[in-house]
Amino acid sequence: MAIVSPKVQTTRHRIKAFLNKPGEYQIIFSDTPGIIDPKYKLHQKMMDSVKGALEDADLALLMVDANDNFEECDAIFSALKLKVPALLILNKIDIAGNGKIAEAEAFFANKPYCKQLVKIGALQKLHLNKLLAVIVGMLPEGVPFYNEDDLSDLPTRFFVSEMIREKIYELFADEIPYHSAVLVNEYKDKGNIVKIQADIIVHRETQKAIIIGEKGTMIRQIGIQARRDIEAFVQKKIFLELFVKVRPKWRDNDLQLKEYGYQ
Ligand SMILES: Nc1nc2c(ncn2[C@@H]2O[C@H](COP(=O)(O)OP(=O)(O)OP(=O)(O)O)[C@@H](O)[C@H]2O)c(=O)[nH]1
Ligand SMILES: [Mg+2]
Repeated sequence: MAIVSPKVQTTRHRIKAFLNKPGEYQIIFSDTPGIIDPKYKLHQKMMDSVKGALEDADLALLMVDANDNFEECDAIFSALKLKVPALLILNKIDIAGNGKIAEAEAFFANKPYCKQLVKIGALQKLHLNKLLAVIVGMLPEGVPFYNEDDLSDLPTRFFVSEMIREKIYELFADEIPYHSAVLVNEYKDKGNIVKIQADIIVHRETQKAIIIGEKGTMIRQIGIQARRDIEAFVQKKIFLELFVKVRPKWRDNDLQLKEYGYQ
């Protein structure tokens, strides 16, 4: 449900997604931004969403890249002062450096927040069934919170804006992804086709020109790739119209942050 990119700070919101097995379990996963030192109001809002997710959770999943510096991860995890049990997930075992997996197991074994460590390779779906079984085993019993057909409590519009934003992360380098936001203005389901109009918000005119590209080549690419993903997501034909707007310093403007969905 969450967008993915090789660049850091891709996730900016708390994204809840549900996994239902009727009669057995309903898991509400909260994806959050990674933990960073806030430099803008946008970052502050991202960190507030981490805090909110930790307060509501029954179980914290602490994800570590097998090639990370474990001391740095430990400093962050300790600073969270978790009140809930935590499961340490060691990801990217497919590209783990020599000895890194054993090193992680030894390093995290006796950390107070680490109830258990599970090794996975998310990209190749390695050991995900094992991870799911461990999670289910650690969750308290309860009644389902959400309807069993629901996938998330967020509206389709949110996922549409995220899929467009993902393309900006994939297609542009340097500061462009970090200076961009996406706002869906119109989402009209006309039965066999959905008409969507969205704005890409940037800081500067020069960035607008880069997003549009020579003769519109880049914005056309964003549109083609995003449309493909949105069609797969909503299972309908999509007509997608994109505009680029310049809003200087939107990342530090409370009103604009709110308008773009950063509560
Ligand atoms: N080799 C390898 N790459 C992976 C694996 N899992 C994730 N990745 C890659 O890691 C990168 C980051 O993935 P994200 O899902 O954006 O990571 P994130 O932790 O949510 O990061 P932010 O949202 O930016 O805070 C992407 O390029 C993924 O394809 C894995 O098991 N193996
Ligand atoms: Mg993410």
